[in-house]
Formats: sequence, structure tokens, C-alpha cells
Amino acid sequence: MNKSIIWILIVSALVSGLLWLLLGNRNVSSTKLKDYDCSDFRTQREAQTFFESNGGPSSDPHNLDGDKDGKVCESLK
Ligand SMILES: [Ca+2]
Repeated sequence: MNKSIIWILIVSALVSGLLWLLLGNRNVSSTKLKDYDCSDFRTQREAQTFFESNGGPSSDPHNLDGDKDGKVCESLK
């Protein structure tokens, strides 16, 4: 087997290992952020304000708007 092919394999294994570590660490740090649920808010308006200041209807990382109609925590008054 050609030595350069072996080196390419070693380097690509190291690079993918490094990428895996970087992406893995990013996932760990994102899961450390608090995940808000409707029970974290006292009123629907409070949840709605939080939702709109954190990406609005286009982004719902906390999954507050389960039915995707733009209105969060319909169960709250
Ligand atoms: Ca909704």
C-alpha cells in the first residue's frame, strides 16, 4: 500500500475526530442552556413576549408553540 494513502487516511481520521469533538462540545454547551416550558411563565402574554424576543415564530428552540400557529402556551391565561 502506498504510504501517502496511509497518511491521508490517518489525517482524515484525526480531522473527523477533531470535528466530532468540536460539534460534540457545541451540543453539550447548547443543552446546558435553560429549556423554557410554558410552566416557566405566569401568563400567556409573558410567554408570548419571551417567544417573540427569542426568534419569534420563525424559530422556536423551546418548542413553546406546538401547533406552529404563532401563539404560544394557549393553555396559559
Ligand atoms: Ca400555538
